[in-house]
Amino acid sequence: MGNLKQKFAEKAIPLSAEIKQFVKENGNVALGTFTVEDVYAGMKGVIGLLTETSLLDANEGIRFRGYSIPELRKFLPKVPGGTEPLPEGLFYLMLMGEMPTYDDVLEIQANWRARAEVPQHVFNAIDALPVTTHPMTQFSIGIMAMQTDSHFAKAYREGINKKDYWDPTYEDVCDLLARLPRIAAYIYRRTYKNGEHIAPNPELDWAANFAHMLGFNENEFYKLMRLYLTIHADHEGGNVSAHTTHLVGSALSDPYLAFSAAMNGLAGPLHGLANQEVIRWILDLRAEIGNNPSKEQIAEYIQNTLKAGKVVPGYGHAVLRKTDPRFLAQQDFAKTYMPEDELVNIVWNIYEVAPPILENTGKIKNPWPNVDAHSGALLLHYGMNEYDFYTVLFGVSRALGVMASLLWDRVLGSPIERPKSVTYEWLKTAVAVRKSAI
Ligand code: HAX
Repeated sequence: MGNLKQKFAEKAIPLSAEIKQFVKENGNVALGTFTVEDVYAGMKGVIGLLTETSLLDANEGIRFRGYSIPELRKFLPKVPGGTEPLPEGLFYLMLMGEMPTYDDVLEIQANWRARAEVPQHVFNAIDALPVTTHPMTQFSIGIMAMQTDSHFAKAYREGINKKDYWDPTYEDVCDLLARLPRIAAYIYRRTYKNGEHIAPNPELDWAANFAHMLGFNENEFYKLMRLYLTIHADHEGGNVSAHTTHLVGSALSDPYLAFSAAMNGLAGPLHGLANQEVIRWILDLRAEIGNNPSKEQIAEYIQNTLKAGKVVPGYGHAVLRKTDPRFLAQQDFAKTYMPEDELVNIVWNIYEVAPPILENTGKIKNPWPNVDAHSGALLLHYGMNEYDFYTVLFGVSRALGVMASLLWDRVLGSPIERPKSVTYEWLKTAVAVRKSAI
C-alpha cells in the first residue's frame, strides 16, 4: 500500500466510527428549518450536505481545511525556488486535513506518474468525435471511456464488502487524477494544434507537465498553471460540480461515472463555462468599442448587457457576497507578471465599474467578481486564445477537490442521496395549515 493510502486509511477508518457514534448520539438535535422560498430558490443556504475538504464563508471566501487562498500560496510546498503552490499538495491537504511536506508531494508525484498512461481506446473514443465538438464534451466522453479501468466497478461486481469500498475507490481516484492532464492536453492538441501531440515530461510536476503537454513551456506559464490548478480545486460541497460528484457517487457509481457527470455540470455557462463567456464578452466589448475602452464605455456596455436580458459573466455568486479571493489571487499574479497587459487592465476597470451598476439593479445579491472574471485574461496573455478550452482547465483542477471528497464519502459509508421534493399544491396546503395555526 502506498504511503498516502495507508495514512488515509489510518486516519479515516477510526474517524468514520467516531462520526457514526456522534450521529447516533446527536441525530435528533434540530439545527434549523426551511422556508417556501428555499424550495423555489435552488436550496441556497439549506444545509444538507457534508463536505470536509473546504468550507465557504459568504464574506471571507473559501478555506481549504482551514487555510485561506493567501495561506495556501504561503504554506503549501512549492518546487525549489518556486513561488506558487503545488496542487498535488492541496490534494494531500484536502484528503488528510494536514499540511503536507515537500516529500509528501514528491510521493504523490511519483505515484501519479506511474499511473499516468492513458489507454489507447480513450484516445480512440475522443478521436471518433468531430474535431469541432466542444472540448468539455470531449473531456466528459474521454473520462467515461476510461471507466473500463475502474477498480471499484470490478470489485463491486466481485462482491466486495462495503467496509472496503474506499480501497478500490482510492485506486480509481489516483488513476483518474494522474491521467486527466494527458486527456485534457490530448483534446487541446487534437482540436487546435493539428493533432500534434506532446509526450509527457516525467521530470516535471503535475501542473508544469500539463502546461508542457499543452505546448506552453515558459516558466511563468508553469507558475500560472500551479496557481490556476490550486485555486479552482474546490468550493465546498454544494456547487454544481461538487454536488453532482457526490450525488452520482452516492448511487455507488464509480469515480469515472461521477466525475464525468460533474464535468457536464461544470460545462454550464452559470458555472464553469462562465470563464469562456467572460473573455468572449470582453472581446465583443472591444470589437464594438475599440481598444482601451474608457470606464464610461464599459459602464454603458454593462447596461446594454443587462437590458438585453443577459447576465454579466464573471459577476455574482450563489453564496459569496464579496470579491472572490480566487479573483484577488489572480489579480495579484497579474500585478506581478503582466501589469501593463491591455486585457488585464480592462478586467480591472470592469471590477471598478460593474459592482455599483449590478448593485443598483436591486436584485443581484452579489455584485462582485467571481473566479471566472479574471482567468481568461491571464491565459490570453500567454497566447492561449482557444476560449472553448478554458473550462477543461477548470475541470482538471476541480477533480482534486471532488475526488478527495468522494473518497471520504466512501470511507464514511455515505448513503444514497434522496432529498424530498414536494408539489405546489403540497406547499399551498402546508402554508394554509401553518397560517391557520397562528
Ligand atoms: N448579471 C446579470 N444578472 C445577474 C447576475 C449577473 N452577473 N448575477 C445574478 N443576476 C440575476 C439573476 O439572473 C437573477 O435574476 P432573475 O431574478 O431575473 O432570475 C437575480 O439576479 C438574482 O440572482 P442571485 O440570487 O443574485 O444569483 P443566483 O444565486 O441565482 O445565481 C450566479 C448565481 C453565479 C448563477 C449568477 O450570479 C450569474 O448568473 N452570474 C453570471 C455567470 C457567472 O459568472 N457564473 C460563474 C459563477 C461562479 C462559478 O460557479 N464558477 O464556476
